[in-house]
Amino acid sequence: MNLYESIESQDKEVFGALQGEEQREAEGLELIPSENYVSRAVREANGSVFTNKYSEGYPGKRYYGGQEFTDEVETLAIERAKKLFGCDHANVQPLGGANANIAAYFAWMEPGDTIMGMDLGHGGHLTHGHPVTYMSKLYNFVRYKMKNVETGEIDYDEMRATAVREKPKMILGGFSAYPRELDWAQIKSIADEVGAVAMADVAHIAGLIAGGVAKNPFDYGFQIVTTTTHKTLRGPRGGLIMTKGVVSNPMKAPEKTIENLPTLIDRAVFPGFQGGPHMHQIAAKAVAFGEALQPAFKTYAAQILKNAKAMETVFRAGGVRMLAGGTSNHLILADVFGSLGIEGKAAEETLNAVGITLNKNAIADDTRPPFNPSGIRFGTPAITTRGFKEGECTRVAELMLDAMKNKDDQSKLDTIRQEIKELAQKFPIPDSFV
Ligand code: DSN
Repeated sequence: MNLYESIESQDKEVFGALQGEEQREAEGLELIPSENYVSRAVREANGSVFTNKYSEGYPGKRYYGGQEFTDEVETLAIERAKKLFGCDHANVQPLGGANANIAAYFAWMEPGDTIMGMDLGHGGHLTHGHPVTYMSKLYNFVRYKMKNVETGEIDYDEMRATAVREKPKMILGGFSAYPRELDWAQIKSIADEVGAVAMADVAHIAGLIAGGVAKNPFDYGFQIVTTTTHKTLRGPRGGLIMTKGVVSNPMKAPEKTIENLPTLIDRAVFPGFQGGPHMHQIAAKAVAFGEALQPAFKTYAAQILKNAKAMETVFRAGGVRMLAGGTSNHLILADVFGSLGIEGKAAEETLNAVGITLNKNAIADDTRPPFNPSGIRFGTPAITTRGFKEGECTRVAELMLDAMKNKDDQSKLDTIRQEIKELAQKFPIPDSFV
């Protein structure tokens, strides 16, 4: 079926790019741990008539008319998100994860206030206060990091000491390149000790939490949880902010108290930081959350972890140093420069040439530059969606090592490319998960 019939007849240039991307995704393997393949239902919602509508405000309280169906679809997304993560309030309007984090800071903090987050070289995210971001100019970011990069253990004693000294108003647990679980209970107890709000950014592991195979920060008393919706959660690109408690009056700015967090967050997203919500994206979130509520999603989430373990086993047997000693979630950070003598950039390019997409990544305390670091980061959410189990993941990991060790042997790389293509064709990207 040609999904792009109208584009094909109207706009050959865009059609060409779409066809190329379709083929790239079909014939290669996606190992970027923050990517996934969405269902056709999610894509249909994302490409739907809701893109035509302006809906500033929230369900039942909008600034424009004609909101019968936008209210219906946004309410569905909110209720499903609440059910998935066990919270009282969900704002489904953030356009992405960065927006969600910025709105959460804006809801609780004043310019100049201190936020404590994970060291960026130890797995924290750009929006957790990287000096290149505008947020780093607005707030004072302080750091915690791993005590032992070989085990991944976070230095909670140092975190406590820094929190006592710096008095952050918010302590942020979350990461984009850390392969172990955070100790939510410890982080919350440190936040309580210094009177800080505990915020978790679960963008990478939201699907694991929703699928019941990773711990939920709300179970440890976290007051704010942000996430993207397109990684392990397998929805459209977008963001989400969740809290406990209920909105008092979204039309009125309330005092900054914990009870008022839901209202503060709603007001921070709109009108504080964003304009009209992208209702097509919200409709697609509703569809994806509906999929994640199905029993099959639990099986999917569990398989992501098993698959990552299978790849870890091969890398360990191959003598490759992995940050934190391996993985307890969906991703692996491998020190390919230290272990195989191949630079991160060359590893990314070599693997790309054989049909495996992943990203070069700095490893903790990397001495190499960010554009050519020592490591690669890869994960299993997308290939698990494709139906890969431990056997296929073991083979992919073997082929990865083989390719990196033979990066200058073109005929070897051609053979590997062929095997990857056959494997991808054997496991077509599914249209539906329900
Ligand atoms: N770009 C995402 C990632 O790859 O982890 C985070 O924003």
